[in-house]
Amino acid sequence: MSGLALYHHGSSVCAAKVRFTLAEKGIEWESHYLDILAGDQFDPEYVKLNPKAVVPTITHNGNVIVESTICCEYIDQVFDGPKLIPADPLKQAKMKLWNKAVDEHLHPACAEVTFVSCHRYVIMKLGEAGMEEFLSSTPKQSVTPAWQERKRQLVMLGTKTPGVEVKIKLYDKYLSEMEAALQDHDWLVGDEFSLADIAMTPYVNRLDMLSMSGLWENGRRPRLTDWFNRIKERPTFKPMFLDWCPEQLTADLKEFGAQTYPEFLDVLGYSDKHIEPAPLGEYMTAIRSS
Ligand SMILES: N[C@@H](CCC(=O)N[C@@H](CS)C(=O)NCC(=O)O)C(=O)O
Repeated sequence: MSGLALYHHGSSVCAAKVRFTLAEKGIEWESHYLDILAGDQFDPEYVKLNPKAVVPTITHNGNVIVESTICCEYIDQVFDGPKLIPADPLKQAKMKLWNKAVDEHLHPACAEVTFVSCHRYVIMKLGEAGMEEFLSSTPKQSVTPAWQERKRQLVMLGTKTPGVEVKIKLYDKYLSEMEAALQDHDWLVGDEFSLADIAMTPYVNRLDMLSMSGLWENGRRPRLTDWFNRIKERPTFKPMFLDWCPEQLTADLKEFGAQTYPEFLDVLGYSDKHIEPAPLGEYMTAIRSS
């Protein structure tokens, strides 16, 4: 046994990133499952491990490690198995740019997109008192520095929450960035699969589970389509992503996501009837050989 324990939830993008890393390295781990839509993350014992009351957290050899990107890097450095951090400093710099983009921009955007398109409906099932307890238990500084108030708005107002449009556009922009990065090779930072691919997989999979794969399929983003097909063929994908997501939540993501998708297309100015290839991104390829 590796002595590593992971505190996680089935649909959490950040937790899935760590599960994917563990599986790709071939590491066995002990599971501590928290239902973050029922409020398990607010248990005071868990908050002692992760003061932002978010998943994932790993423990290993008596150490506690938070922040999914940091967990993935730690796992790659500490354990044997295929190297997921490229040895070449330039490729490593490219990989870090993806991780930074995820942590600073894409993840907060994904949290908002997921709440307005699905999680708000799941949380509403807690009833008025349950919902209030859930919302007020969120620490002020959590997924984002003002997450408590933002989560309340997202649950109450859905896609009408001011500022959500910007997040939908930002999410879509990262799909364009992926399409650009995949122009010349199979994986995001070159010919080797790396933590950059691991970091982006949960975010593409989230849209897929929300019935929003039209954002890249049907010729809109062909290289991203091929990349995701190659990811789905990896033996680690289904067990680490699909099998951990509870059946009811998988169904909710699919159904509520499909209902919200037309609103997203409106915001993006796309129409599923006339699919135009999306423009390429230009930031994530900024680190390159000149
Ligand atoms: N930057 C953190 C973000 C963690 C995070 O946002 N986790 C979400 C699930 S993906 C969570 O636990 N949310 C709980 C909540 O919204 O109350 C990381 O990468 O670990």
